[in-house]
Amino acid sequence: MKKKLNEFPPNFLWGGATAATQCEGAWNVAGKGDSILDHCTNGDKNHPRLITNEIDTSRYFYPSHYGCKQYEYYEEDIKLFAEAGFKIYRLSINWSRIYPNGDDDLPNFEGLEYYRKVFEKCLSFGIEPVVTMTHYDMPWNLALKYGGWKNRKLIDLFVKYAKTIITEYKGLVKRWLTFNEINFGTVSYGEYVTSGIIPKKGCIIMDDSEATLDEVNDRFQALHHELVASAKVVKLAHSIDPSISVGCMVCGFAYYPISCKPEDIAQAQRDMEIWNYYCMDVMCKGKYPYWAERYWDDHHIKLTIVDEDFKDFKEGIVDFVSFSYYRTDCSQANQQKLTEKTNFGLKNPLLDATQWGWTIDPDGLRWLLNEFYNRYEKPLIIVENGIGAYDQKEEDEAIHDFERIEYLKKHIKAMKEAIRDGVDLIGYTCWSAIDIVSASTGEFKKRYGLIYVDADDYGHGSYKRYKKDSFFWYKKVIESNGEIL
Ligand code: BGP
Repeated sequence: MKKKLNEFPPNFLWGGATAATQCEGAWNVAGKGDSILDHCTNGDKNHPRLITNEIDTSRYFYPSHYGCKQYEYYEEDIKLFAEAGFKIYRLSINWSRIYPNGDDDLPNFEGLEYYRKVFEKCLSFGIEPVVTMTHYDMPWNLALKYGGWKNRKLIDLFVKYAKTIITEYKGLVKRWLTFNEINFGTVSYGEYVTSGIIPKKGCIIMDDSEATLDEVNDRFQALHHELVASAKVVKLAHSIDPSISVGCMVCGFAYYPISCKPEDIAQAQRDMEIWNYYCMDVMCKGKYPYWAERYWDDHHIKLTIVDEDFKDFKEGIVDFVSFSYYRTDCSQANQQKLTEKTNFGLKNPLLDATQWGWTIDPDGLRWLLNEFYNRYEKPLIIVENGIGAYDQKEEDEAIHDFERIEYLKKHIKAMKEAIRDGVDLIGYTCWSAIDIVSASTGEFKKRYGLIYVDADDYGHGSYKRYKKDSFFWYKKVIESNGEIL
């Protein structure tokens, strides 16, 4: 029978997502070491988070120390995810819970046990854990002692960490993602919490116009090492258990030209290339894109690459592509846009935006799904999509998050259109399953969850969980496999 292209496949993987450093809390218990985000203060949409060498809770608040306390409440949370009908739960392992200093000889047993319990709890409810190996949580010691990913030694340390968790959770975890949004390494924003290169300004956002050529070079060298490590881990995972599949995870950047001027159209093409395909080509095709050498020359980037790296790239091609999608931006020739401050690009004047200024563009999702599938023809999973909003709990404890339902509805409709186009979209985890800390601002009030958590930006509250209207709506979406929206 001809596949009905206007419906989600019967085994479509519906679910929700979180990240360890944004939800667990319990930052210094059970043998866990400091991660880089444990040293990041809270900020807001106008003030970047700071990275402090010493953790000084008398002067600063560190949101990852609390998250939404999922370390404590994971059983209750997973039960709620099961009630919503999740088929998968995308979450991350906190690297510093397994290797507290990143270069420890032996793993931390208590850390291994915690995640075993989480995965077993998921599976007991028929929910498959999809696990990100590192999601902005490099062990702090690796940043301090080694200078982060610009040090080639990190490759061996990451491969050792990956071997530990893949082996430990063999039979429990079938789908792994290597680095969260690895492609932030091509821009300055967000890269520091992945690369562990502490910027001189001491905050997680630094405009490249303020960066020295060496700092830009370090960032691309770090990214090269991350890409080598990712490729090595894909090959390693397949050797440990051939039934395992490993995906790349990128931030899905989508750029439209701000005008029909040829130079703006060319700029949008270049932005799509450097922000997405620079990394995706390595992970999905096993090589840097054809234009990479010119890019390195034009930006005075001189990478130290050994021939073995190219062999690793070829042997470490991923099984599927996963990405986050929130918004689209515009490109304009000669417009400097390198950090969150400049919104990654120019804001599209024709689109509505969220309260944090992120454009709302479901058509952009259908376009990007087709772009990525057209280029790589690999199964796709959207592992982050959602809206940060000031949700309010009413007297009767209801949370009427209509904006979120509208946003998710439009984007799921766009997914359905992409499937009709012929895109092999196999899963979707909304961001986020439950209210957690915003990575860019450290705010808790920037709520993304289907489940409300009674907490504020400073760790005050009961941390009780409440189902939002979107929880009940999404439950119906899953029950109807995307037919009832
Ligand atoms: C992505 C991160 C997520 C999450 C999301 C929402 O880049 O992978 O961890 O943070 O952005 O952004 P924010 O939390 O900054 O509002």
